[in-house]
Amino acid sequence: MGSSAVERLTARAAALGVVVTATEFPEGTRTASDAAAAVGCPVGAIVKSLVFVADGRPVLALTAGANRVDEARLADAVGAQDVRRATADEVRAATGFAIGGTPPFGHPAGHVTDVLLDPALLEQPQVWAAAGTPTTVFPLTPEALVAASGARVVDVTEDAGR
Ligand code: 5CA
Repeated sequence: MGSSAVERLTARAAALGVVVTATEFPEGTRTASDAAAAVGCPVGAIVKSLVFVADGRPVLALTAGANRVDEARLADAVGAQDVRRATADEVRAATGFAIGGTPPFGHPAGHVTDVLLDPALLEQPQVWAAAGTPTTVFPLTPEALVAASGARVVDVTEDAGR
């Protein structure tokens, strides 16, 4: 099951022009700090793929591993009244992948209506994102991440504006 999630992502990424070279870390990459420790990169180079529900619609916030999303800022950015974190079931329904392995793109079409990307990720030469499972990640440039995810670069983190 784990490897089929990686294969699913790899095939969808290829269709978006991204070559996914997934690396498996048996010690786990479930959280940003786990992933940074496994890869040996700064936690700010890990892409968190966080799903929120904004006025009932799933929104994806691609956030640098060291940052936290400010839900009020996210609400402003997507023009929603009500924002909350998605449940595990909602993450799977929106993206086709489980929490801890949710990749930043390669989801079934038509569910996630808006994708936002933390500008802090653009300061990294290379970033690492989940490859479909909680034990796999893959590297890519932040530019490729923006292109493949169709994200809008907008800062909705707790430090935004400082
Ligand atoms: N593989 C790592 C690094 S790429 C990863 O997926 N990190 S993540 O940050 O994108 O996904 C983990 C996030 O899932 C946590 O930060 C947390 O926000 C969220 N999460 C974990 N458990 C739950 C839960 N039960 N309900 C909703 N969200 C959860």
